[in-house]
Amino acid sequence: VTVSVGVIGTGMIGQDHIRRLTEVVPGASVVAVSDVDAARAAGVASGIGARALPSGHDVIADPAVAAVVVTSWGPTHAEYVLAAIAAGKYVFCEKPLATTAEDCLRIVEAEQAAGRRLVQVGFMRRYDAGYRAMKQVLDGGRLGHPLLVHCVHRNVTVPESYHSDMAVQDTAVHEIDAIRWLLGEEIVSAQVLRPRVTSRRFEHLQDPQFMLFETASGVRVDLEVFVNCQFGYDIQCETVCEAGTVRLPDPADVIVKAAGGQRTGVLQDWKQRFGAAFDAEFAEWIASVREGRLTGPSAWDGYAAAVITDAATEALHSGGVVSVRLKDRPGELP
Ligand code: NAD
Ligand code: ISE
Repeated sequence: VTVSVGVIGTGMIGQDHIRRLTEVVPGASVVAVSDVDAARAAGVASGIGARALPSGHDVIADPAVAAVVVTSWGPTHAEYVLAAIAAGKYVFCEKPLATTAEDCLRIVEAEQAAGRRLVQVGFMRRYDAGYRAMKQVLDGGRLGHPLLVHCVHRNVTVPESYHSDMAVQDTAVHEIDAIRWLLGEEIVSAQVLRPRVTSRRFEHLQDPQFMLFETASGVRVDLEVFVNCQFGYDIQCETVCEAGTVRLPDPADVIVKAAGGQRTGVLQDWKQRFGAAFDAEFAEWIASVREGRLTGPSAWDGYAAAVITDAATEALHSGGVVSVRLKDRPGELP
């Protein structure tokens, strides 16, 4: 059975996910789209033979839509996810689940009241082959307990609209989810140090930032976020355990030796680096929707990420160590 999908938000990642659902993922078809930029939605819809509807709520209410993808701006996510839950429809929401922890909690509670899992959050690193191999090694247990994790998240550059808080909320949020998932435990505190800033930045931006997290069992995590590094999109992660270490591989590339030197390319953006992970994320989401049993990052994961990013944002401004206070986790939904 083909899953009929409605997409709310046909901007950059919305269009990429529509292409993926149309050309890459088996068993899915995009039947309706919407965007506040109606012309953009109409253009995207005509390219794939879908209908452009006036609002996101029309997409959710459309009887032909079985599952909803939310790829609009972050502040609009909560409204659409809550409406999809109220309509009893599966909803895949790009990160963030909502821009406040309170809204994330409302979503967790609404899904609990609905009595079944409907929400998945777009934390695609869980679908990256390297992260999955790392988790397999850690879960296998032969390296003993994890003790430290060293992470790096570098972007070539960011637009002027990117401000210091976004290093936590937009960028570090990926490591925050990956760490919780890799280690299978919660982050309990956050601290953000402000190194010397790069001169190739905007006045308003603290870049780089050096973040420190602690987990419930005492694992210490350091994360360099450097979003104007100039040279490439560079994601690193190494976990140090009692009897060995496990590190993400760099994406495969040829090594060219010439003129007395040797060169390997560095990827330039997240679309390239995580393209295969996005494909796997949507293939598994569609398969789980068909089976009626979601398996990916949950509303609780979206809520936890929001609380931790709030703590890290407070830490960025205060300079202190800020504790993470999560509500009690509700039981697993079917
Ligand atoms: P974008 O600005 O390119 O696209 C967002 C689109 O949403 C725009 O076309 C805008 O007109 C539309 N929109 C805004 N409000 C709307 C509303 N109320 N109803 C319908 N449409 C509305 O942004 P983007 O880069 O595509 O990002 C979209 C989301 O995806 C963000 O939440 C972002 O954080 C997330 N994202 C995730 C990743 C990742 O690595 N997983 C990467 C990039 C972006
Ligand atoms: C962007 O929103 C993403 O999600 C990318 O994965 C991340 O690398 C980038 O820093 C964010 O701005």
